[in-house]
Amino acid sequence: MKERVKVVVTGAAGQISYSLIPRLVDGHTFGDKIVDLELVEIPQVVEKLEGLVMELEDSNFPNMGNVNYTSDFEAAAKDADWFLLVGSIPRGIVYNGKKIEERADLLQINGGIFVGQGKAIGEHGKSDAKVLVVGNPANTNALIGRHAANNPSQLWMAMTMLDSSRAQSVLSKKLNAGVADISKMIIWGNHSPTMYPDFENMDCNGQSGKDAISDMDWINNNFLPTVQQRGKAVIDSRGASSATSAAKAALDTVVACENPTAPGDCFSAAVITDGSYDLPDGIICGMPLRTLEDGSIEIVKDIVLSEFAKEKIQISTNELLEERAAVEDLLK
Ligand code: NAX
Repeated sequence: MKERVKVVVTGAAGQISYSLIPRLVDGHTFGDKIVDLELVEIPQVVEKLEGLVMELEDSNFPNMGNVNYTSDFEAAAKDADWFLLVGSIPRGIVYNGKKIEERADLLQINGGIFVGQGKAIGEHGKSDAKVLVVGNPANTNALIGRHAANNPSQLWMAMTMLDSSRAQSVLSKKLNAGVADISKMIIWGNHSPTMYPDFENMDCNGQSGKDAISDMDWINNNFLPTVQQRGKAVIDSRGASSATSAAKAALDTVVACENPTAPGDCFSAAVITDGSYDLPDGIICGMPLRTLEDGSIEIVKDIVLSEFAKEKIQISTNELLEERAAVEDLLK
């Protein structure tokens, strides 16, 4: 009998999910496993998911198992292996009669969602469940969810894979290489414009970024702003935020967690700090990770950071500390 994996996706009627969900059951992301899906939306939108389920059925994915849609997150969470928390309230919408413009309001509202979802994951999810927070502000949402879950054997991550893919793409063009030639692409800090894409420790066909790139003018005035502001550039052009690339990045994160990492390589996601690299305690911070043969995931601890990198990372961790202070009441 084939192994099964149960995956919960929130924000299932949103634009990222429309690219993401079919590819969870296409036989690539989870290999041969049968994938059971729990698609979660807010009550006002949940009925729309009937149409998505019809499309999934009509696509004849051989690895698709049971598919259910609901607005009851707690019920959906029961014995789930994976939680892809995409759902959140975007900036600019009217929520409870108020237009949400301020970052502090956004932090509070979305943080509130993650208290309930975190609690349900801690109580009902599998003890080795993996949680990937995509909905923004992703790092702080993950911090709140993880705190509410209070189940340390579960792994909470905030997604920085899209930032790492963007950095890989820009570097591959600069170095006349393919994207697959670039590995060890680490994103440090927050999933926000303060993130630090670590070009120095990146590897391109056996050469480190530090050795391959000496043009600091290009790094400061081209590479860093391009990667850090890429989300905004996509919104400015498309009139909507990154969707297909964000879905691909979520799938890449799942694949990176489900398969052992190649020796010497690592992948990017934000996890709870553990004292490594002198990062402040108690924040969800972008770091290099590796998946071991037994399926466990650990922080890679032997990356050497230059003074330049440390300064940039501190800017981002300071922002994470400020975000944490803004949601202090949700972390009690
Ligand atoms: P959409 O607005 O298209 O979809 C979000 C969906 O979430 C909506 O259908 C909404 O009804 C649902 N939702 C809201 N609250 C929910 C709740 N409590 N439970 C279940 N569902 C809920 O947004 P989309 O473009 O799909 O983006 C989703 C999130 O990803 C946003 O917060 C966005 O900012 C974030 N992003 C994160 C990225 C990352 O790299 N970490 C990159 C892409 C994206 O910007």
